[in-house]
Amino acid sequence: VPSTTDVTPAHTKDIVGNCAETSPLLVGPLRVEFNIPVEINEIIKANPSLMEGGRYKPSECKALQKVAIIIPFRKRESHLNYWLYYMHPVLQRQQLDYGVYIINQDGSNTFNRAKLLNIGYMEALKDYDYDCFVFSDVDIVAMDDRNIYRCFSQPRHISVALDKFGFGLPYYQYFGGVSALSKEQFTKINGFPNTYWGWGGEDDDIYNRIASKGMSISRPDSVTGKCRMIHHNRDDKNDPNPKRFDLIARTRQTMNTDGINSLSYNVLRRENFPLYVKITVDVGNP
Ligand code: UDH
Repeated sequence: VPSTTDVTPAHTKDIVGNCAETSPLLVGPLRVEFNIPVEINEIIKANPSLMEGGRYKPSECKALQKVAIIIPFRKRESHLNYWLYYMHPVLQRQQLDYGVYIINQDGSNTFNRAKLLNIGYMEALKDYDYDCFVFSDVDIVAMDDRNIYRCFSQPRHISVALDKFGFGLPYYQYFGGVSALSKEQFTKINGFPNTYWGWGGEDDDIYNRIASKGMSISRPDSVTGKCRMIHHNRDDKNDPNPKRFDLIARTRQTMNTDGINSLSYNVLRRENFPLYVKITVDVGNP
């Protein structure tokens, strides 16, 4: 007996199934160069399926993961344009349900990459029920779209073959550049440290957190994992942190009290642009 309450004709019902484990849209190796500046309006035109705030959801199938891409940022406009130009098309071909969050450190105090990443995690969750978080430096672009920006059963290191390290890992425990943690993995390690001011060490601290919780690192092979980094000089207010070695040696003692459970910050602005959400924050002082 047909239902009398359901008046939706069968052919208009939403019947999209789950996306395939491997997207059929992938093309493999990509040409990535940073010699010609890219203009934001060109990128907007080239990505008509994006929704405001740099959100995307495949229409052809139900994405397997909801991914927030978190980028720590201060005064790197030209790098951001390259990142958007190259990565938005890749992420769409990967059939991800994703959003891009630029976490912009306000002011001119010492930079704090890991704290910005923690803030990105908290702020993205206010928007949507993300289940995966990709943490990416603004100056790193994947050279192969088979390097999927999603989460795996173990924390994922994505930028495993950077050009600046001769397309390999500088050392086995290296977890810098681009990485991905599920909500569960991130929670298990109490997020990232808030106490690394200036350059260096926070990625090793994150590695220590992961290892101390009995997890391992998942990685693509060194061909799929090739990435290019934009050459730049050291930024102002991001000098190497002389305390980093002492801090890394004590991760196991500090990680339960320094992390997402001790995070404090002030959001100054939240702006929705066509290609990303920009959240400007006061992270405080060392
Ligand atoms: N970042 C900014 N603004 C800053 C500092 C850092 O946006 O002022 C972000 C950005 O996403 C960057 C990431 O933090 O990709 C990591 O910082 P970094 O690029 O300074 O670190 P990296 O190890 O370079 O890539 C260190 C300086 C190398 C100078 C070498 C000169 N030959």
